[in-house]
Amino acid sequence: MKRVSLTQHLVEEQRLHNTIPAELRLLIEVVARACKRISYEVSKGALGDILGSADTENIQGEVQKKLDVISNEILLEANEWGGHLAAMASEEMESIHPIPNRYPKGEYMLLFDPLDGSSNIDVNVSIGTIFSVLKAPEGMGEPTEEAFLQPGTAQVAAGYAVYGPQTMLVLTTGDGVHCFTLDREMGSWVRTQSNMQIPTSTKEFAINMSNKRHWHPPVQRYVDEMLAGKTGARAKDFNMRWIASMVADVHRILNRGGVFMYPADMRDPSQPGKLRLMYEANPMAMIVEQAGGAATDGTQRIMEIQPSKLHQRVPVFLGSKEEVELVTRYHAE
Ligand code: AHM
Ligand code: MG
Repeated sequence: MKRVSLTQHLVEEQRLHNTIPAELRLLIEVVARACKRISYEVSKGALGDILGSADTENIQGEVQKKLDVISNEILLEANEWGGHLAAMASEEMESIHPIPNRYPKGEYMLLFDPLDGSSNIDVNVSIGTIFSVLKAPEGMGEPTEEAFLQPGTAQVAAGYAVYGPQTMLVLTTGDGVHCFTLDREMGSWVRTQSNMQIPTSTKEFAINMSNKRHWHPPVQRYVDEMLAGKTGARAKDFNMRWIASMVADVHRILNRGGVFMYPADMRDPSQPGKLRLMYEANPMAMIVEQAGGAATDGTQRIMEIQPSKLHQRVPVFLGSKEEVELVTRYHAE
């Protein structure tokens, strides 16, 4: 295999498709470097005194883990000084993070979930970082929260790092989805998959079944039909997987197909699902669509939702096209 580094990949993409100007390349490389740091911290576990909770709550009132806080700091620090960003926003921070005045400002805005899959941190199961890149609106002075409220179709790049048996970075800049594996000895990201494609049909689904009694009828129907197996309406047996780390579940789906669901349910009408549009749903939707899959909130394409607030939550159905189309159709019927 010819070794292609992340840098080489980004330079070549720019030459071929003109989609990665130098400033965006710097941004992606800085994010990738930060993920390398996070991966290192994650790997220390109890030896690094990084497990457990930080005795703080984030904006959604969730108890923060030490690693949530550390990862957030790493991403902020890494991205502040380079001159490529106008502002940042994080799932772990209530309001946006403007670039301090001592540094030059750039034309991009970075959003991230610094450490996704919090419930898996302390039990040594895969977790990850998710990020999304937008352009700052023309002529924007001081960055505002409104500047971030752009639909997912406006993303210029999206990606995630998964900290599992291997640390991997999955990236799209709108020209397919590419995967890089962290070479721990060399400290570099090496491209290990190009143009990843999600199979259109699948026999595997992912949902937290413990919430079944709360689901709305279309989701009940869709999952019941899969559970009915060969003799049911779908006439095939399905397998189920739920890692409870979106990055790890999406990574499996990118590699072998499947459908991932985090639906809204009947418990609290003011909370449409658990996952956040700006930090989780949009970047994953871009990656999945770029790999030939689909992503909806049950009624419309996730990337076309006009956000109304930074920490907005949305129902998520994504993965193999046939399945996402079917469950979306059940919502319409
Ligand atoms: P987090 O950002 O607080 O870690 O929550 C998001 C995670 C996703 O990674 C995962 O798909 C989901 O929450 C799991 O939720 P549940 O614990 O309800 O199964
Ligand atoms: Mg999180």
